[in-house]
Formats: sequence, C-alpha cells, structure tokens
Amino acid sequence: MLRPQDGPTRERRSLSGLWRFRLDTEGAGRTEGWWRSPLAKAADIPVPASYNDIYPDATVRDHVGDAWYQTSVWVPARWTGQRIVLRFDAATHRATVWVNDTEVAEHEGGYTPFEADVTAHLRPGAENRVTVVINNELTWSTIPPGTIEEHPNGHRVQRYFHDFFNYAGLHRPVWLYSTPSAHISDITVTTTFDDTTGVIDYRVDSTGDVDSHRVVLRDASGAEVASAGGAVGTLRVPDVHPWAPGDGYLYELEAALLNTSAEVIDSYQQPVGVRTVEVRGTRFLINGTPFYFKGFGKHEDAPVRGKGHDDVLMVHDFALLEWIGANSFRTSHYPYAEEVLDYADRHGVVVIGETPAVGLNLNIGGGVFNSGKRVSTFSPDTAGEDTQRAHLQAIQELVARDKNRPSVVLWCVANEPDNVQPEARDYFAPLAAESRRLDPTRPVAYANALLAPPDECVVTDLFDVVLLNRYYGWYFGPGDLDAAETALESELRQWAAIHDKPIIITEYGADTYPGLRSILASPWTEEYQAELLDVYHRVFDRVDAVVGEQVWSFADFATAAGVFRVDGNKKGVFTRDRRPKTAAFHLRARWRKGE
Ligand code: BDP
Repeated sequence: MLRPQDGPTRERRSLSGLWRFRLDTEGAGRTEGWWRSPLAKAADIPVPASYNDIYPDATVRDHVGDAWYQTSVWVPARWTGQRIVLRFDAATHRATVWVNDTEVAEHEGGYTPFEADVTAHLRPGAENRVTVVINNELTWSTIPPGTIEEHPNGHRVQRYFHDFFNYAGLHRPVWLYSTPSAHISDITVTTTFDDTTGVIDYRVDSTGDVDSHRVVLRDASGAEVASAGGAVGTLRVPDVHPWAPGDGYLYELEAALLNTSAEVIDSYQQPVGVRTVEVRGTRFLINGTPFYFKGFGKHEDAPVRGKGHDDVLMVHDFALLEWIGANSFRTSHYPYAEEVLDYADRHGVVVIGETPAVGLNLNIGGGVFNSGKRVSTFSPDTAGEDTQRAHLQAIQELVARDKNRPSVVLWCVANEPDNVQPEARDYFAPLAAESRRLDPTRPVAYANALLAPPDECVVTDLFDVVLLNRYYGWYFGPGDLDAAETALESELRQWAAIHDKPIIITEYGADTYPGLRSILASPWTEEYQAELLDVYHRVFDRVDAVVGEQVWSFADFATAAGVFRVDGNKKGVFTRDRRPKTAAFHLRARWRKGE
C-alpha cells in the first residue's frame, strides 16, 4: 500500500490537529447517527494521540467501547476532477468512517493503514465533515485478543493477555490526498545482486486508462542510473551502492503512467534500498555478510500521548539507539508508524517487523507466567478460526505496507504464542505459508517464550529463525544470576543442537526502578539489571548459533494495572522519559567496543 505523497500529480493535506471528541459510554452514537451533525457535548482531542491519558479522568482512560472523533476539512477547489482519498495511518483497534452523511470506510486492526476513495462524497471548495467512531474492544475475534468482563452494575472491563496498556484512538496522522483518476495503486520492488550490479525487479499496479509506463531510477545525488518501460520489469545498476546496516543508502524509483501522447498521467517516487537477506545454516546474512543484531524490543509509548506518533520522540529514540551502539530493533508488539520505518530505511537501522499477534497464550498473562495446570489457548472458544482470520489479515496488511522497506529483514508473525499445545501447529502452519507466499524474499519467525524445552515446541520447524524471549534470573530464579547463567547456556545449546537455524534473543532483561542502587546486586536495582545483561552477554558470546541480542526493553512503558507492575513495566534501559539507567552505559561499552 502506497503512502500518500506530494508530487507533480498528487497533493496531500494533513488532518492532524485538534478534533472534536466524545466518549460513547452508553453505546448510543451508532443508533442515534452522531455522524449526521456536529458532535454534541464534545471535548477537544489531539490527533495523532491516544485519547486515554489526555484528560485526568479514569472514565476516559479505562473506557471500553466506542469513542467518536470529528473534524471538518476544506477541500481545495483545484482538486475538482481529481480522485480524492481519505487515509488513516492507524485507528486503534477498529473504525467506521463517514464523510458528511455517507459511510466510506470500515477497518479492523489498530496498527495498519486504510483508506477510502471519497471523491463522490466530498464537496471541493467547501467544508466537509469527517466523523470516525473508534472502538477499542478486544475479543477472541481480534488481534491482539482479549475478553470483556460485564459487571452487574453495567460496568465493562477489558482484560487482555499482553503486557502493555490498551491505548486507543487515532494514533497516527490522517490524510486527505488527491491523485488523477487513472493512478498508480501499488509498487512492488525486490532487489538482488549480480556481482557488483544491483538488480531491481519492479511491478507497477495501476487503475484506469493508461497507455504506457516509464520507470526511472535515480541515485542519492539525483543522477539517473537506470530506466525501463513496462508495468513489470528489471533495472540493473552497475557498481551499485548497496543498502546496508549503518548505511541507509536509498535510490529513488520514479514510476510514471503515460497517456497515448506520452504525457505523464500520474507518477510516484518509491525509495529503493538494494540489499539481500538470507538465512544460511545458523547465519543471518545481509548482502551475503553475517549480521549480528544489537538492539531492543521497543514500544510506541510515551507519557500523555500514549501510542500517538511523535516525530520529536522518534528522532530522539533513534539518536539514543545510535548513542548506545544499537543497529536494530523489533517493532514489538505491532507494526510501528510508517514514519519510523522511513527513518530506519534512511539511516540503515535493521528492523524485525512484528504483527500485533501478542497474547495468544493463556499460560502467560501480562508478561507473567501462570503457575500450575496448562490451559488450552487454541480452541473453538478461545483462539480459533476467527482469531486466525484476523491474524492472517494482520500479516497481509503488514506485508502490503512494508514489503518495499530495506530496513525490514525479518517478519515476526507472533509474540510468545502457546507453542506447545498440539493445535498450535494447525493454527500457525497456514500463517507461515501465507507469509512466505506474500513475501518470498524475507525469512519468517515467531518469538518464543519459555514454556517447555526446545524439543516440545510444535512450530519451530515452520519458521526460519529462532527468536527467544528469556527471563532466567528474573521470572525464573530471581536473584540468582549464577543459576541463570548455567540454565541459559544449557538451553541455548539445546536449541542449537536440535535446529540448524540462527538464534536471536529478542527479549532478556529485568525490571529496574531508576535510582534504586545497591552494592550487592538484588532484583529491581540498577546494578542487578546491568549484571544480568552482562551474564547473558557472556553466554551469547559462547554460543555460536546466537546471532543477535535485543534487550527488553528500550524504555519503560505503560501497562495494565497489576501487582507485578510499578507504574508500568520497568525493564527499560531508559526510563519512560528517556533517561539512562546504569545498564545503558554497560550496553554502550559492549555495543560500541572497538569504535
Ligand atoms: C514478555 C513479553 C513482553 C513483556 C515481557 C515482560 O513478550 O511483552 O513486557 O515479557 O514481562 O513475556 O516484561
């Protein structure tokens, strides 16, 4: 799916800013038709942002159900005759959209974009009403899943199995944009090398009356380096400058649709990074060279704005990643804003792209393992066909959105699902197959929680890379780092012995209360976090199949309330406002060694 962009044939208008907002505590808006008139009793709400923490009001923070957003927008008169599209970069978790009195879009899934052709419903040269109802309910038909408790007093409480706050709202920008009516609808590029020549296969999809295509590739200085005609073709770039970790070199592919007089009808600029990704034995290769992942699992999370995208925080986070010597991160536990992926592409930061399939495990709740008897996660009453359908859609939309991004080198289809229950295999086999069909160029994986020894996992052979989230010395044996070192090493050696696949540790860490210090490292202190990471690093350096380490987590983040959480999850190496804990300096010393 193409991002809106300005260009000779296209124009964007951002709908970011203050919208009108009303919680629908009674669930009355849909029957009363709140989209038909200016929202009554409305408050101001910033877009993009989560709505939960904007007002000091628990009713807003803990709301379960519909929330209404409305704005009005002037459509430039010069757009008359153009195709006009309304695009939401994200609406968490589902939305219905009206333009004036007409419903124009409906979308399920809180972290991928959707759009509607609204040409027939907007009045150019006039003010138009845009109304959105956002629903934040999580059930077994959604990804991520959840359940809703209905209390006798009518109060509804959302429960979920993942360990981050269920923020909701318009988290990312909203756009109105114009294109010609015959237009480019999608572009797909894949890249490889023929010795030192870059080979770019492209496909330009379009809608409407088109006579021919012209495709031009320019290097970063703007010089034309290759060109082709045809909707599908190959471009060859001698002495290509590859995209590589730490070197986000991008070419620009300009695709144009031409009419019979060879005039440009529509054009689109698609950045292209020329690189390859391959898994060979226990190695993860980028451009044929073994790559070692250093970095974090992150969250889109900040005080007040919740999951609202913010360029300020984004650039700061990337600067901190560079400061600490990280070369990669995982978009735990959902696709991040497209601005973030653009930045990673341009700066050579390597990304593991994850779907929102988190919490598919009834034996773990909010990051904490259930003790005692195993519960079935995959069943007709829990994660069943509806969940799988939503999951498939989440994979399709993620790949459609990020398929052209050089930064994304691996798809992670789920975080810590139940991987021991035999039904997990039937659930995941079609998802793994569909991921590969949609994108044969990238390896596929899932992040594994320690539920059982490696030989009891029923899904690892469906995937290309072993991603392990491990908490020895924290949830398992808190306070005993010697035992953690032994157990971790023995487990990693087991994985390496059973599977000839690269291993990336996608989570390891300890909750740490900033400022809590002690001479003898004990849980929750800064010393303990730093020592725990050191212990893990010693083990990683001894196990050859380990090709990456991503600490949990980059920064502290908000979670649902719980006795295991002190104002949220405190496993950040940075605090929620991005101050370093002691461990940050340890990581920096390790990751920047030799620079
Ligand atoms: C893992 C989850 C992650 C949690 C983390 C924790 O993947 O989302 O936040 O544990 O407990 O189980 O801190």
